[in-house]
Formats: sequence, structure tokens, C-alpha cells
Amino acid sequence: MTKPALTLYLAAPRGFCAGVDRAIKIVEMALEKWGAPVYVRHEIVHNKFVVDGLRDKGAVFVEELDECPNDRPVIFSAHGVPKSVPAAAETRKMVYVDATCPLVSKVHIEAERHAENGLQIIMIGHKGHPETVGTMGQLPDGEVLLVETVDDVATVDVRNPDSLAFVTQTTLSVDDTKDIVAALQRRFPAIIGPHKEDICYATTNRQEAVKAVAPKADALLVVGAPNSSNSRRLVEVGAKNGCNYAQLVQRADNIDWRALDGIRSVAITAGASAPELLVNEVIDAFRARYDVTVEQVETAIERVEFKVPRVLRQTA
Ligand code: 2E6
Ligand code: F3S
Repeated sequence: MTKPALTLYLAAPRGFCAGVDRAIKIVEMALEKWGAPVYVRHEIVHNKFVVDGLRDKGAVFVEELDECPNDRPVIFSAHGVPKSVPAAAETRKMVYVDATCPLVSKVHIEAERHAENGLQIIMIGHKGHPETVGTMGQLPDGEVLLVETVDDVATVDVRNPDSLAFVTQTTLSVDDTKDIVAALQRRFPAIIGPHKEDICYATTNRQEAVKAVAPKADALLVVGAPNSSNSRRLVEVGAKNGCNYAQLVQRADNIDWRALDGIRSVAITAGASAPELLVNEVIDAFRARYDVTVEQVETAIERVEFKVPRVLRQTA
């Protein structure tokens, strides 16, 4: 039987960003340096395949520092941690390595600097997400207020409307965030913020690439995890930019083939925490069912790299 023809548009950039690459390397190098077990507070990045692979090598994933023994190293995930976490590790004289993405740390520093200048901070982010918890936790309770939507801006209860700054989560929708920033500036004309927002290069580039592929394709599949903020934003961007069917898939066995019945083209991308191996698995699953033509749609070239902390670069 002949297979139906299908064009796969591969969005580029997709998949691992420099912060994810560094965070995974930190766990691998810590295991080499100190042997197993090495504890990791929270999923190092939001991907089950990555986490399972590191667990097989001897990493132990926990949600809180309380679950770690004093005498084993602990790594803090790429999403960042409240100040209280390294402080507790120091009190307990634990060896710890902070795998917070440098672009998240930059937002932490920004928030601290605003607070030193006497400003109250409004964070644009998703409630309960570890990055939001970590950034808000750089300052005492009440110093950082959270807004999630344009509607929240109308009700946020600030100390002094003339002494405000805003920061953002790094993985937000670029377009939705513009609207929230505009609402903040309308209500608080004196608010200070970063030049654009704190959304990182990887989030921005992956969303731009989806905007380029989504209108071409009958469906968009985003390889990524349900708890991955940046991956979920890619699904939303696809849906808002002309793709009637946009779905998150963790890996090939998640694909709903019945929903794809009759399609002629599919766009594929991957969140910043999703390994390329899983993208290849999805492509292979299409090849098994269709006569596939692959077209890469590249909207940016990324050359960003982050060094691992010095403690892991030292041999002895
Ligand atoms: C750290 C900061 C930003 O859910 P989210 O998109 O934040 O996280 P991951 O692990 O899916 O992506 C990488 C990342 C780490 N993004
Ligand atoms: Fe960092 Fe952005 Fe990746 S904040 S971990 S470079 S998605």
C-alpha cells in the first residue's frame, strides 16, 4: 500500500537552550565528581525523559531541601530557588551547586537592585511556577507582587504607585506580555522596567519560529512536557497564529493519529527542555505512516553557551 504524502515543517530554533544544556551538564559533572547519589531539588528541567535518564545515572530528585541528607551534594534546578534555599543549605553545611539559568539569575539581580532603590516590584508570571516562586523569593514577602493577566493589573494593590518596577518570568508569551506591560504602564506611568521584558532569547526565538511555521501547516506538534511553561506557550502561539490543531506531545506514543486523519502537512517544534532525540522519534513515527518530505524553517541562529560553575571545572 502506498503511503499518503506529508510535509513536515521543522521549526528552528527548537529544543534545548543554553540554560538547559548547562543544567543537565551540571548534574552529569556532579555525578562524575562526587559519585552517586547526587540530590537534585526539583526536576533539573521540566522533561521526564531527561529526569529519568539522570536518575538512572544516580541522581535523586526531591522537591524540597528537607528531603536531602546533609552529607550529599545537592543541585538546584535551572528554574531558580528562593534565597531561603541556599541559605538553609549553608546553615546545614551542605555542598550545593546552583544550576539556575544565568538569564534567570539576571532577573533575580534586577529585582534586588530595584528593591535597594526603594521600589516595590510587580512580577509578571505564572503563580506557583518554580521560576516565579524563586524570583519572588529573592525578596521578603510583600516586596514582590504577582500579576498573571491584564485583568490582574486593575486590582493589584501597590504601596506607592510612583515607586514601582516590574520584572517577568523568562518563558512567557511575548505577545501576551506586551499587553500586560502596556496595562501596567497605563495604570502606573512611573513604573520602571527592563528595556523590553525579561523573556529570554530562547523563548523569543522558539515563539518566532512557530509563528513562521504555524500558518503553513494543518497541525502543530510541540514536543515538551505538560509542566514546561515555555513548551505550553509554543502551543498557544501556534493556535493563535493560524494552526487549528496545536498539541503538546511528550513523545511519539502521545500522538493522536485519529485527530491527524486527512492532514497534508504538520509543523513540529520542541520546548527548550525537550531533547532532539524525542523530535527524531516523532519524525520517525510520521515516516512509518506517511511518505514524508522534511522542510526546515529557520528564523534565527543561536550561538549562546553558558559555562558550568567553577567547582565542576576543577579536576581535583
Ligand atoms: C529554567 C527557566 C526557564 O517551565 P519552564 O519553561 O520554565 O522550564 P523548562 O524546564 O521546561 O525549560 C527550561 C527553563 C529552565 N526555562
Ligand atoms: Fe534560560 Fe531561557 Fe533556557 S531562561 S533555561 S535560556 S528557556
